[in-house]
Amino acid sequence: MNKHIVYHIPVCPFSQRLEILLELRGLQNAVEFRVVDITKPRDPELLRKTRGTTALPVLETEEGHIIKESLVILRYLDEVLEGPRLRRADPREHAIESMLIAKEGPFTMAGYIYVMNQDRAQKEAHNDKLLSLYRDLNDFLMEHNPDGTFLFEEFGLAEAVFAPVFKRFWFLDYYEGFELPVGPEYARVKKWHAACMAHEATGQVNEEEIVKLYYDYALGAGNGALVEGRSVSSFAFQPEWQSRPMPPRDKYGTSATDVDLGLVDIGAILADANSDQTYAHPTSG
Ligand SMILES: N[C@@H](CCC(=O)N[C@@H](CS)C(=O)NCC(=O)O)C(=O)O
Repeated sequence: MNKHIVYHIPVCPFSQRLEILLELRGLQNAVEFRVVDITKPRDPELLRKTRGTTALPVLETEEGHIIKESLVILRYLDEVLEGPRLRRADPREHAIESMLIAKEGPFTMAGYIYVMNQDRAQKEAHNDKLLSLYRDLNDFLMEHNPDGTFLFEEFGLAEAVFAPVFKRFWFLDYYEGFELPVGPEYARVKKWHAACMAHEATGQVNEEEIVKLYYDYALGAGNGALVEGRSVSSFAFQPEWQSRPMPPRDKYGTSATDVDLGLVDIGAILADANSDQTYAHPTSG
């Protein structure tokens, strides 16, 4: 039997939602993940399947149908995979989790616009905007489950949607010094946030990885685009992020080079230059 195939960009928050679902179900092998390198031109065959759109993840079902949008794929897999559903069974409770999920788009957008902002004078406004959205989440959780940790008793559909975004927002902690203030307007969402971050099903990425890979986002270049003066994206798979140094925190003041970021191996460049010389003068010994 054919398997579901998910075309994805590793470390993408939208595809992490699907990985969380599979982890919770213990069905990591129910889907074949096929990696797409966004720093390279897209495979024409995949473009044909998606009818020209490039956003990932994309699910190709066992029958060969294409499903786009992570929230749609998440709900689809939740329904078709065996095991207990992540979504609330009760229609009213499902409506409540769906209302929370509906807040995901503006929330995610606010964090990405903030990290990509290049105008120091706008920093405060971006910070205020994100804080207002956190207060809104706080208020929602206070309304529906004031004394709990998650939206309901346990980690569910809304948590699978938000946890990957919370993890990406490590880039705000690092590059913008973002912190949730102390106080009742944030206490409930802080508790939720901490529980999502710590949940065992959400460990697909870590802070160091996010900070290193998203350096170019902090310089305003998203989705594998190249920053001026650089030849390798911080989103490149090679060299592996583990081998690279931490990027500079000051995104407004400095723009690190490929070498500073450990994206090119200076030893290999020198060896290459030497072998070029040998090639240019083959008889020179
Ligand atoms: N609303 C979409 C967003 C997907 C999205 O923006 N994916 C990014 C990767 S994190 C992407 O594919 N970027 C490359 C592109 O759009 O060509 C979803 O939830 O699936």
